[in-house]
Amino acid sequence: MTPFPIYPQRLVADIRRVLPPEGIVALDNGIYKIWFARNYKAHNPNTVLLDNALATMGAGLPSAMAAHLVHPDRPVISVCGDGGFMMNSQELETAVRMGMHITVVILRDDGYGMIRWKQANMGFTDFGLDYGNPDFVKYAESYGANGYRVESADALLPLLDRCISNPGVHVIDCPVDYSENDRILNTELRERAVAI
Ligand SMILES: Cc1ncc(C[n+]2csc(CCOP(=O)(O)OP(=O)(O)O)c2C)c(N)n1
Repeated sequence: MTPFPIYPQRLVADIRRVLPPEGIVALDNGIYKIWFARNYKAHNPNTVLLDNALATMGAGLPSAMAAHLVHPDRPVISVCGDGGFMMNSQELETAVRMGMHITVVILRDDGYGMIRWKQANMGFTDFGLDYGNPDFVKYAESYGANGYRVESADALLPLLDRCISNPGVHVIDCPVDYSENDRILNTELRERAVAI
């Protein structure tokens, strides 16, 4: 049985598997960005939109829309955290109105995962990072988009395939398991760096 909620490593692998070499992944800003930076192999230039400078949350959905406008013939998948998605989710209205074809994966951990990871790394207590979310399926549908909820890790890949193959605005609510972020990306990375 594949673990569920999905591990970020599995998500990165599934998105790589489902996208053709010219497909575009547009990332918002959250801890999954680190997993993509480490594990996602780009086959062509400008196929991974990753803002690592100002790292502005809320950019994932609009950058996917822009990528679609520039390359309407290519599949575009945006990956957002629930926090970042909710900062600009109203742009779903624009995407639907303009008849775009994009797929948005919302990694739902009901919290600010990246800040949790950073606070753990700095030895701070886990404080003030949890929040609730709307029902993302109903939320997407209220804009006239298609909403889906992933119920098992193995269901994600075929769903992504269906979404990138069928024109429309597709929003996927995908529960994510971030329990390994601290061990792998804080402790083990540090140990490795010292060993090298
Ligand atoms: C506009 C903005 N506000 C705050 C931050 C600082 N910040 C970086 S990541 C992050 C949390 C991201 O949470 P979420 O979008 O749910 O993604 P997760 O890390 O949980 O996958 C915050 C608050 C930022 N980069 N941009």
